[in-house]
This record gives sequence, C-alpha cells and structure tokens, in this order.
Amino acid sequence: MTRSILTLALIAVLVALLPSTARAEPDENGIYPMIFPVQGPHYYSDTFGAPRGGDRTHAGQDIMTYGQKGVPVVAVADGTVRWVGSNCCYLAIEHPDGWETWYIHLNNDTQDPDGNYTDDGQGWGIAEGIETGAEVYAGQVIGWVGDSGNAEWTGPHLHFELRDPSGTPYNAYESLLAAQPVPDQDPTCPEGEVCDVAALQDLSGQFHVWEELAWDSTTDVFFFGNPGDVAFSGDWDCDGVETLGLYRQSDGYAYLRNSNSQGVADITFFFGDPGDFPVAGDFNGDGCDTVSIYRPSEARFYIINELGSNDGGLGSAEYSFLFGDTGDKPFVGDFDGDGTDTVGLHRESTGLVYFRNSNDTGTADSQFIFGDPGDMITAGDWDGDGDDTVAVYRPTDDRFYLKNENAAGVADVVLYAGQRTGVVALRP
Ligand SMILES: [Ca+2]
Ligand SMILES: [Ca+2]
Ligand SMILES: [Ca+2]
Ligand SMILES: [Ca+2]
Repeated sequence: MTRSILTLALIAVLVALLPSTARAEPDENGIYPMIFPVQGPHYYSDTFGAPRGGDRTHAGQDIMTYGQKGVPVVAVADGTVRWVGSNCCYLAIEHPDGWETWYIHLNNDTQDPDGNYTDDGQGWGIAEGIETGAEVYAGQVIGWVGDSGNAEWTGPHLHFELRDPSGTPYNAYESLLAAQPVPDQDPTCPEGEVCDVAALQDLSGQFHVWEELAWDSTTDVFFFGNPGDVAFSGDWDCDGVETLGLYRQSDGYAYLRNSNSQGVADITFFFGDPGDFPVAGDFNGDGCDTVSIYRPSEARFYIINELGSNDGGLGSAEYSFLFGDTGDKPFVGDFDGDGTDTVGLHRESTGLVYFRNSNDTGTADSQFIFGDPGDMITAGDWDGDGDDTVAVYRPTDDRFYLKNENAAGVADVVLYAGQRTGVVALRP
C-alpha cells in the first residue's frame, strides 16, 4: 500500500483538461472568473458609479445580508493579501494577474454566546492569519460581514471592489452574477472508513500532511530530509501506519522514518544508481512495504521484498521485469484491491497513466489520460474502499486533484495545496 513519488521539472500548462481557478482576467464578456464572496443569504443591485456625496461615486458593489452580521466572506480567487486596514475591518487581495479585490465593512462588533452582536465596534472580523503578505486561495474564509467603517449606521453588508492592474475600479456586477459557489466541502473519506491522505513536500524540505482530504482541512507540517530529496511512502514496520521515506541522490542513501513527524531517519541504507527511482509498496502481500527500484534507462522494475538496514545495501532484487517507456515516472498502488501493490507509470508530457495489476512484463491492464502536462502523480485509497486510485498535484494552480476510480474524466475532489514540489500518499 504505497506509492511514490516526486518530481522534477515543472512544465508550463498546455492543455486545460480540468478547469482552473487560479489565474484569471475578465473574459471576452467582461466577466472576471471568481467565487462569490459572501457565503450566506444576500441580495445586491448594480450600484457601481452611484453618487455618494460630494464628487465621490460608488466604486464597488454592496452585497447586503438581510441584517445579518457574521456571514462568512471568502477570497474570490487565489492571491496574496495586499493590505489589511490598521483599524478594523477591511482588506485587499492582489491576484496573480495583477487585479485586486477589496473587502470593506467587515464585522467589528462582539458576539455573545447566543450569537447576537452588540454594536460596540470592539470586535475583529478578519480571519486568523489574514495579514499583509498572506497567501489565500479561492473560497478561503478571510472574514465576516459587518458594518465597520462608514457603514456603522447602515445594514451589514460587504462593499466589494474589483480593480484592474492600474488600480482603476471595475464594475463587478456581471462578474458577481456569474460567480461560482465555494467548491464541494464534503470530506473524501466516508465517516468510519480508514483512508489515505496526501503529503506534499515544499521547497524548504517540509512536508504538509492533510489531516483529512477536505476543504479547509488543517495540515500537519514538519521537516524531514533535505530540499530536493525524492519522497516516497510506506509501512516500513508493518504497523498499519504509512510514513515517509526519502532518497537522496547526492549520497545514494534511502532514509526511512516510522512516524510522520520531524526527526532523524529510523532506517537508512544505500539505495543504488543515481538515475534509479525508488518505488515503495507491498509487492508480496505480507503487510509490510519495501523499497524497490525503477530504472528508467532500462524501463525495468527490480522488486525487492526486504528493506535494507544499518547503512548496508539494499540487497539483490528477487526478480525484475520490463514495463514502461524511458522518461515515464513510476508510481505504486493496489489498483485492484487484492492486497498486493503493483506498478504504474505516468507520462507527464501528455498525462497518460497506465498500470499493471501483477508485477510482471505485459501490456497495461488499464490506461487513461488524467490531468494536465506537468502534473505530478500519486495513488492512494482516498475513499477507504480498498483500492488505490490516482491523484495529481498541479504546479500551475497549486491544487491537488483526486479521483476515486482509475479512469479519465474530471477530478472527484479538488483541494488547494499551496506551492509544493512533490506529492505522496500515506496513511497516517
Ligand atoms: Ca508503519
Ligand atoms: Ca511486502
Ligand atoms: Ca493489487
Ligand atoms: Ca479507493
């Protein structure tokens, strides 16, 4: 029950098989693609440009919430917080295309245990961690509707502005009408099931492990190894918990750890040739994962059912077989749920995924296209039904796309993951 792997080159996106929300500009109809900012009952009419006293005109849209304070406000697109008001409560987000969205009159009142607000201006309606420079993703809660600033004597509402890269306000009315809801928030893993989650590696050598694969789920973050180490995962001590392993090309060693936490490796051994990929899994169905080898220059897998130890070598392969094409990246999974892991390959240039359900030479038992060129693949049992299915991390929009069956088509779940360099599945 494991899988590899990691990855290297980040190829520019060529084909958009799946919709991406990360990079945007108004389309040919003038609509800026976004998530709707207010997550609750609301109404609004087009008040852009309406007179507001003196020579002021209304630069945004007022999204009213029927008198309710505390309605969640989300970032409409990925971006970086550009500024937060020094007195509560307003902020701006800059998006990767240079456009900005402004969120004004967020809540500044205090709430009692019954949920009622006292109009005292003593609250803080900006979400934790939302400060200048913070990265946010489309649909992330950034604050709550209120009546702060010059809206104290009006009904609670969000004054929402969209500004082009020159800073000029842009009428967001049509874009709001066309805005999307926050993506499905159901966890991938049904209640009571045991499921795999994803661990994503970043440039600093930290791993981010989701507690569950769900929207807004928190991650456990810890250092393991060095930046650039190739990550894989497996159950090295046969206790049912899958943990990380690393292959360090610079010294040729594999470093395995038995807990998903910061610390030194529990098991180290010499791995092999610099060009080899580690592939980890339970290739003989004995309940223990081991590290085997894919040698791209030969398109050959070398299966080894024992771990190396004590800085020794990996031991000779029990058997080997040809599968795949030079340049394809290996991954591992129990694709048919029979308790034995087998190998698959991913062609990052095209998104082709193909695998076998037995560890021997032959044609693929399944093949399909999933994801965009440049995506990084892994496989895990995301829904706890016993079979491993594919998922990709997409460097072009920082998202994790998973499927619960091994077939072409759109992802079953899409989660924001942040800027990462590699992905593996594991069972915490
Ligand atoms: Ca274990
Ligand atoms: Ca085994
Ligand atoms: Ca299997
Ligand atoms: Ca499954």
